[in-house]
Amino acid sequence: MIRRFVSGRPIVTGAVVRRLPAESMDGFPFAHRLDGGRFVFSFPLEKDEIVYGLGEAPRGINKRGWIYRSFCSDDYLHTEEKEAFYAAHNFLLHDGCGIFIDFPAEIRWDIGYARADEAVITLDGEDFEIYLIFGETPRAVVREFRSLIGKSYVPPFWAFGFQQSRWSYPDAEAVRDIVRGYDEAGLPLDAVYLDIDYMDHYKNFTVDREAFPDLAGLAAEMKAEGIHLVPIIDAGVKKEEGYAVYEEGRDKGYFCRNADGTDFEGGVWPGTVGFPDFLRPEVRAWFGEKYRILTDMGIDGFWNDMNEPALFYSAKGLADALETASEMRGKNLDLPQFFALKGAFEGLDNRREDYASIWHEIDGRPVNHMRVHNLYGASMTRAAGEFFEEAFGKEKILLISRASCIGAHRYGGIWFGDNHSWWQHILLCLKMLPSANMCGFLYCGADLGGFGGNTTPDLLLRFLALGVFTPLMRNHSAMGTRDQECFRFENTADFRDVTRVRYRLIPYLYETFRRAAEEGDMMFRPLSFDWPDDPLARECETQLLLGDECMIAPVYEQNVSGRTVYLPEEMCFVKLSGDRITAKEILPPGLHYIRVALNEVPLFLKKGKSIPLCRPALRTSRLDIAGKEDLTW
Ligand code: MIG
Repeated sequence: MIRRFVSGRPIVTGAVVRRLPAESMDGFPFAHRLDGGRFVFSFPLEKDEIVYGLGEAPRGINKRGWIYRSFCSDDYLHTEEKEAFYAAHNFLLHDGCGIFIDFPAEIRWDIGYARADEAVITLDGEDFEIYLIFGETPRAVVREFRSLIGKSYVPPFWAFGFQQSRWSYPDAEAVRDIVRGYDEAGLPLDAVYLDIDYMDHYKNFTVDREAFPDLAGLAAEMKAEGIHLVPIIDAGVKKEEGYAVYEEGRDKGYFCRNADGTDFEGGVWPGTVGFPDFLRPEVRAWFGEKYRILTDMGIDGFWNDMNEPALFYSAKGLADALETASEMRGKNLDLPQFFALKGAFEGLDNRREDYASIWHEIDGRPVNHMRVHNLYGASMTRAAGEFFEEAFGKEKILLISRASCIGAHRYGGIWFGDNHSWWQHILLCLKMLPSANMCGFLYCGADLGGFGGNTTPDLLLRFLALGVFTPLMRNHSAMGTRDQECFRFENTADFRDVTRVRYRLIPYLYETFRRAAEEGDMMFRPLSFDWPDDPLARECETQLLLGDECMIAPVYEQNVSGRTVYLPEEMCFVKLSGDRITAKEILPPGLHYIRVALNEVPLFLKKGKSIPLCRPALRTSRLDIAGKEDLTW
């Protein structure tokens, strides 16, 4: 059962696919008030109650005890004190009731932060829709919610293979080297990503002719070997005379504007850019069609980046900072002046006042960016996704995005952005999986091995042993960091053992994924979903249920030989390594310390369940799906 409450004149976000009768806010069951243009509502939290949701967001599976912010943010330090990541997934689930706030401006979620026994949710505006979703169990609430927002994106089958990325592989030869490195080491691989340097001066839909003289040729050569190339597309379009995409966008008036109607100019990788106003259907159609330039070259996968949108500076912000600097030139600066000078440049990126100076157009009327901020990246995904589906049909093109809001889950997947090569980020990824799944994002995963900073082989292996299960299994790392491809380390055999397990599991993972997409279910669930009355299951933040058959529990600390696992019921503990099953043991309910070597992937089968394993191969296209054997209890 779903109730729909409407306040004012909400912006149509396209998040919802079912039309339901609207109720007025008079009947809204939670305490609420208007507070200077903001809508605030609150509800009590019982002592042991769990609050789930918010998708890609900081902290735990249970969101209690912290403040979160729905405001898509380009912030590459995913530390605990953060309130927002790249996404705005406005779905919360507590006490048999789901709350979906269909509202694209900022929302502040105080989930027992100011007061432990109260949730206070503040919407930065008065025009919104709130859906209350009821069900017998949390899982039933999620299914009901998902029927409201429509079916999740399903990528092509090869997107379940192992993918390798780096910022950036500089040229065609480097790409060949990566594939060769994987092949020679006997490590499976299905895709290589191209980061921003494949472009000519970071211009979307162009190719650097020196580095990649024949991208179509390279794509064909790769495809013949079963490898897919996945180039990046950024949100901003470089301002440059003679660059067709820019000129067209400008001449058609397709870029976001300043208050005076001129084009808003921001600074990102290419220098000054225009931001396509993806909220307009005609702009989406125009930008979507541009992907054809690359699909015509045989490209069938993309990642959309910088679409929060990330802003290094605005034209005005930079001018102001330079002005401050020139005023201070030659002066003897006291400390406050010095910090003002430093701050003038440090504070230039992703400034609220810059966002507030951006204007969109909806149905011919100007709408300020702050009212629709969280729709921007999602609309870029939609532009690409709509084009792909129209031009090629469903499930043909891989698409992942950095920024997202609910609704975009129908058009593409997500990666969890710029994590670090930190042990704690293994668990951060694990915790976001069920939360993202609730919100419809099934095709997702983190940068395995960590994006920022230098990885170590043991960290990468443990990260991979979780990534073996995530639909998106991609190793990616930042510019300036140590080489992170699996074949770079001396214990190549360990990497072979772990990544081959993925390929053994692909038939199972793919089926589980498809079923979740079809039935509006989650692929990963918190243990508390299945054992709501078991205190230890309820508070488990380091293990997940996968489908209806198994449980996963990755090792997440350095220099340890294993971890403690909680079994709410008797389960079959299995260790997979390469083509082998290195352990299979029935364990009674309770706490266990399990030992897991760096080359092993632990898995727990539920009683009476079995999962198919196939023979591993170096490509998904070479998997012998028919030749499956069952791993049974
Ligand atoms: O400002 O394209 O999250 O995956 O490698 C950094 C360069 C821009 C951020 C993405 C990351 C990508 C990087 N990008």
